[in-house]
Amino acid sequence: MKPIPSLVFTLCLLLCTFGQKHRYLIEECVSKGYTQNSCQKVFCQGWQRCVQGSCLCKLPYQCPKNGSLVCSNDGNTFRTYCQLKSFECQRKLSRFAHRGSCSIQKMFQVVLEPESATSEGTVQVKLNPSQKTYICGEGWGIHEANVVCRERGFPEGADFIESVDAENLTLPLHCLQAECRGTETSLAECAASQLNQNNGKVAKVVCHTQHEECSSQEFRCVNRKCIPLHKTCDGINDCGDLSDEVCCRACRTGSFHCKSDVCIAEKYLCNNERDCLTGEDEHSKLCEKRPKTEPGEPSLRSREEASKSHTEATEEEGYAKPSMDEERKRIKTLFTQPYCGIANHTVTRRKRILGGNNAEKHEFPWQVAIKGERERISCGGVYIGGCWLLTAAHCVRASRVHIYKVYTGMLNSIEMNNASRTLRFNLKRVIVHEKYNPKTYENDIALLEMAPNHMGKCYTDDAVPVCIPWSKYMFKGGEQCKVSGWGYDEELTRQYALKWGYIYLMENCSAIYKNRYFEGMECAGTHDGSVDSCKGDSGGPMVCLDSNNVAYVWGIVSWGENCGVKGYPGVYTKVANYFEWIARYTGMSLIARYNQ
Ligand code: 4AZ
Repeated sequence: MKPIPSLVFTLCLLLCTFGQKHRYLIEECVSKGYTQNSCQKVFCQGWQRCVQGSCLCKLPYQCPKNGSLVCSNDGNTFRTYCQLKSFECQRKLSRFAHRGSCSIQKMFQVVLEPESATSEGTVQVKLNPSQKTYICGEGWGIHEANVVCRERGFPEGADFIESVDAENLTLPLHCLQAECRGTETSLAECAASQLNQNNGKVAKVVCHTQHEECSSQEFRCVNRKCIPLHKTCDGINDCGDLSDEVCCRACRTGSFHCKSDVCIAEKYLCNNERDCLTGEDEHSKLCEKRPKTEPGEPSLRSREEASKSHTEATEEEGYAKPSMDEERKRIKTLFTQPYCGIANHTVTRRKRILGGNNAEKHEFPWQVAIKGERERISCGGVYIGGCWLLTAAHCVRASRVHIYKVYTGMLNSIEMNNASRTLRFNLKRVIVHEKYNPKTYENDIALLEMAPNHMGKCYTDDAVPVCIPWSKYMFKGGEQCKVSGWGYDEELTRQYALKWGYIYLMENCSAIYKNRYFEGMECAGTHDGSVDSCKGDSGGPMVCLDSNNVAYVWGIVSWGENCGVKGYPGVYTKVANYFEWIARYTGMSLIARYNQ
């Protein structure tokens, strides 16, 4: 009787699990071991900075100066929350006790009951040496449990959470409802408010202590915890290190898919904190539909109201403590954000690169023209700030630094010698990528340092630097980007007007160009080849826009199988792969937009 259903069950177990894994998780990405500390995928915390793809702890002095005092659990007062977190980050400890100086006595210390079993129990908080209170079962989730475990010295967080009956209850239960973002290291950083709970349920946790084999229905987190597969890609940080949310082809109901394949819980959309690298969580259509919540403490306010409805009028005033979330967000937004990628231009189009449109004034304020020995423009280039330009390595030779002229603020090359409209610069230095291969066009990228003109400047007032992408996950196949230049058009005739066109990023390029395609290259074009870069556009920018219309130089025009040939898109140098290389010469402060 039994074998049939169990066979079906086993079969489904195998197939359904397989389907589940592949429907949501991207295996190739999972194998890279990304976590909340991978700045290729997510933003670092304000007390961290991104170094070669990883969020590393800042030193306390690198924190913003303004902020207010906080007290650590070993009795030291810190000038700011950021300073305490940076100190804690380096020592891998839980240190936060409360806001304000340590001279104010405030206790919020987590204990597990019974104390004999150190890694599990019901969760209680000491509010003073003689008073303990429960954490409510209501609102108790994996984010809160992970924080409690971290604070108790279990860095991987919780394995298991439960709501259990409180023992020996005669009166309605007073408990604290906690709400955490999931990355805190102590429960005191989370919001807490008093609830008079009628059902008497309290929070219980089992912290993760030993690593086991994960079953076929489980996902192995980077921190080696096992979580059920159905809890991956749901916007909830079950692993505690976020590794279950950063390699998702799609996201489950209740969560939002960032282009970088990270899932964000819907409650974190439109909350004035950029979670997706290119900001779509704050600019998606969802934000227009919903009234925007105030950046204050919306969750707390609503919970205070909720708790009031639970509280009898005769009761003493309730306990309520805001989270450190607003301060955490504030520190994060104080990152250096140099001005880049913003074209000061409103669009009025005249239809006419190959298949493109004529550019208008201020539309591509980062575009420059490079002239070699001959009279005409030989290549494009892109202004990235200071005295620095990017171009293709095949456009320049380091030994010929003195022959090049760079024109900025130019729309039409007939104006090349019209000094009132365009400025001309000499070069001080040509840095060709050390691994540029002129035979294969691998690493076809070069940095040019302009020599300041007689006024000591390297740029026209209306030149705007383009932003440099810091992660290869910011834009992906299918996205629309713009390429611009003075190169040949459809008739392969030379152009005088700066032209531009929309092209689309393509992912399958090694299938097209086979062994001519290498890491560090990217293809883009249109399906019919009607828009393409061509001879003379080389070295110029392909820019992609984030949700705020900020332009990033995603590619540099490099090569292709002729121009405008259907099935043979243009090949571009993938700038994100060279972020560290560029920063090595220009300095990080010139090109860092967020958390570097
Ligand atoms: C070139 O010869 C060239 N269609 C630039 C771009 C492309 C082809 C050739 C891409 O400079």
